[in-house]
Amino acid sequence: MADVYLGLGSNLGNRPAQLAGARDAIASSTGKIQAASSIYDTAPWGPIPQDNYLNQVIRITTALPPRDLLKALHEIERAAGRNRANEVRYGPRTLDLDILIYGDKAVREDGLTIPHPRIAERAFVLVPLAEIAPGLVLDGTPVRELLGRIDSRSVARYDPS
Ligand code: A4P
Ligand code: MG
Repeated sequence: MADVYLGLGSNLGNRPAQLAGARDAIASSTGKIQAASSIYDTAPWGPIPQDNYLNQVIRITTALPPRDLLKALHEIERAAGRNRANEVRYGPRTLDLDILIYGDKAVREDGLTIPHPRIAERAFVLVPLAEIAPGLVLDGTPVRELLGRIDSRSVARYDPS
């Protein structure tokens, strides 16, 4: 069994419902959810103008090896109506599931890089990750310290009311 951190994101459709559906599907098809951050409303990162995202980070335990886990996550994205053939890189999506960290494994394969290569530059990942795993060390640096290096003002706790 491995401890795995997953990043969840949605900026199309009913965003909180997409995240809730993703958590249910992840729990039933990949492994038990051991911890979940708050949900955050986040300004879009990257070159594409688009609506705000909701983002969350969860920790699961899974028996699936990294490739099988990625496949299962893509299946869940598809079931949420995501069609990769119609989208642009970094563009809007109903549901995006990223493998952030997989135990202490490093994977560098075609189509799969773990740890996810852009964690340290993304407030929408670091804020929720620091909430549930501040002391987790990534490339020699604890997550709470990585968070201190970036501007995280574009990330706010989501208030559904
Ligand atoms: N892939 C490689 N490594 C991984 C990994 N560790 N986990 C491959 C998941 N997938 C991985 O993914 C494209 C391919 O990356 C997958 O098929 C898989 O084989 P993708 O989800 O289409 O993402 P991408 O656009 O290529 O890159 P990336 O870095 O995952 O970008 P995002 O984050 O998915 O971009 N702003 C805010 N505030 N919040 C967001 O969630 N998301 C995006 C979308 C842009 N701006 C955002 C957010
Ligand atoms: Mg992604």
